[in-house]
Amino acid sequence: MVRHEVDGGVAVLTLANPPVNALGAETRAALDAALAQAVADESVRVIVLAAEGRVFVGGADISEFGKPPRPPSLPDVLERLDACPKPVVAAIGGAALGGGLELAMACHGRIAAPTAKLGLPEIKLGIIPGAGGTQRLPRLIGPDAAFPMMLTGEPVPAGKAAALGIVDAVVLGDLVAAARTRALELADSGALPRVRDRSDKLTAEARDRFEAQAAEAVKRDPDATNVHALVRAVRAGLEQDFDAAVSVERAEFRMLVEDPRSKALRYAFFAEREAARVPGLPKDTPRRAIETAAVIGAGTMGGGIAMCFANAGIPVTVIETEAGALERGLARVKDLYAGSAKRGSITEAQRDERVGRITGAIGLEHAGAADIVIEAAFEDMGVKRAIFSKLDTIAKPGAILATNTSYLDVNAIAAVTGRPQDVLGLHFFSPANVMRLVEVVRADKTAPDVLATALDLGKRLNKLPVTVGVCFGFVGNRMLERRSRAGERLLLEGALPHAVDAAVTAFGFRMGPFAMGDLAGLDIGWRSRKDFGGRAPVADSLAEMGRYGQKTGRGFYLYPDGARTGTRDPEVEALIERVAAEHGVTRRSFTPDEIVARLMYPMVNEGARILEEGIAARPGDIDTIWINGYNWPAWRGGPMHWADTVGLKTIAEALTRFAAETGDDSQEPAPLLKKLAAEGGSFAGLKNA
Ligand code: T1G
Repeated sequence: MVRHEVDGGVAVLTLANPPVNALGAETRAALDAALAQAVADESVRVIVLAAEGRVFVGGADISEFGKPPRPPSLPDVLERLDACPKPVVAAIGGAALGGGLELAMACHGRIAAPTAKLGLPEIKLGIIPGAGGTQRLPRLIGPDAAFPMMLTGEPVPAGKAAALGIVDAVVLGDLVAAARTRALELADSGALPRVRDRSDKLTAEARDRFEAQAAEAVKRDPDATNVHALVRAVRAGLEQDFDAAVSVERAEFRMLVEDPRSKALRYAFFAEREAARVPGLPKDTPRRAIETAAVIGAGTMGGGIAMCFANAGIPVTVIETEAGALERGLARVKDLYAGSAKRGSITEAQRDERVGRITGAIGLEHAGAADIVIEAAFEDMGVKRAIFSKLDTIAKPGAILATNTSYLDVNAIAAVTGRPQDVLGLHFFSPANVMRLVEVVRADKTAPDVLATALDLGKRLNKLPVTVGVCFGFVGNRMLERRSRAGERLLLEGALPHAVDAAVTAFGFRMGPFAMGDLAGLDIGWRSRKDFGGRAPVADSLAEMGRYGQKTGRGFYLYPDGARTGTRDPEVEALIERVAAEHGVTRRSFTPDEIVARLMYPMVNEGARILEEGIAARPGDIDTIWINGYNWPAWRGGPMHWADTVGLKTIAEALTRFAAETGDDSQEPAPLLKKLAAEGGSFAGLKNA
């Protein structure tokens, strides 16, 4: 766990707990013992703290939270550093996050490699730094720089860390040697500069700026218990002595670790990583080389997908059938890059490099050399089968042929080729260059190496690939359809659009289903229902009236003068009442809780069916999809985790009631849900389904 080498009066302690040197109990104990040994060793003048691998320390071991604590705690180890009579300098070669940065800040000096990044991401796990971070970081860089860093949880690159004063220097080349030199300088000067002893950055102006930031933060997110706790911890450090303030931080941290929000966020952290593991797909499955790509279709999705490849350094050819569409598509991509460069999120050089990686062409024959071809054409089975039939004669042997369809049968698409083993779905989410999630749709004949290659490619494109099976809508859209159907039913039964949307945003979504429909365009669902059957009486009536939503200035809501936020429309509410009467539905009022239950329980039920059918390998995959593709509030852990917190018995009983109330027997609890409810079980208790 910790290598200990002494040479020339310098003890180099190297953390070696792959993959991220997380500070689990064994590592803490080994580090504590190594520090004690180095302090007791009279031949040792100074100590360097280094780490193996590309991460310095990825933080405390998140998997230990909620379990009985095992000493020494991280604060115990940091107290040993505080008491250390010999200079200790941290050599930070990679990410120093959470407890990793707290460890480094308890040293007397910090040297970083240019590739290092440093941050306190605890807020993203629903907690706050719990080992002095809320006290040492303000002392290093001021409370008004420290608080925003802890509030966003975003790390800073080494250069910025040096400019702020988090690290003493950024050095190329031998990091440990530079740390040794720094430590010996400190020893020669007799200095033992402890961060906890500094107060020069705790100026009255910095405090005022912090208080303003804090007021803004709690106003923006009044229900975020950890934001309030962070404010109290930082403020304690400005009003009390170091040890007293650290006790405040520790008490707040301990409370938050038990908070359901934090438990959900920690669950989501691990669920996201587990999604990368596909049951039955060995880690050593061979991969195909992906050096070039082709995208069929220069529409919004095609352009966004092409940008993902260009951003990852992979040359990509965008193919259209006619020049106008191609030019418009490429122009849109160029505008998006120009906007990013203008905002400073990429440099102008990056903009030009990325634009340079995208080539336009007319005709499928230009896909012949690509290692992967992604079809992002019109969402119509006939169009897609025609394209894949041609691609089969054009694409080179071994090329991966992917369709970006959002709900069509990938098996039927693969069947028109002579190489179904090379075919799968890559369902990107719009806007493809922004949304992380990609549903990787494994068709019946998709070869293991094709799936493994696609999953690796997803990570290379900085996406979050989750493997799903073939069915209508795969996982995300199949569950979304249930929520949409329930929403329509609620309108007929008496809940108006603004009440439904308000209940859903109060639940934690950024937008409610009807505002979302107006944003996406009511004509899309309307056309799809015409193709595939299904009725949404209110949405279809609106679409038939040409009320497509924001793009026509009217949908469920009114958008006067291009407003982005809709206002209630009495016409729509009268229409709803008319349609309800036509369907003979008696109307009543609904509480927000009833609205949430009516919308979300059927989604959970569909998730249970998805697990029964093996369309998703585990509940965590479904949660990862909904958090990263549909903005399910991460602090609720995803629909299946949330269902466990509600109680599956409660949900099963409610669904039986809904089936009776609505006459829709597809609301009856799925067999898996019924079984778990009867056993007092949970989705979390399921092994890989
Ligand atoms: N604890 C336990 N396991 C961790 C971990 C951690 N902190 N970080 C990563 N892992 C596992 C991860 O589950 C995966 O496991 C493997 O390591 C590789 O992770 C006291 C209380 C460090 C930037 O929030 O951001 O410190 O799937 O795929 O892409 O105040 O991991 O291989 O079995 O993400 O190279 C604060 C979380 C903790 C940082 C590396 N720290 N980690 O990214 O690898 S709370 C964090 C990351 C804390 C203190 C508080 C990233 C990474 P498996 P990976 P990566």
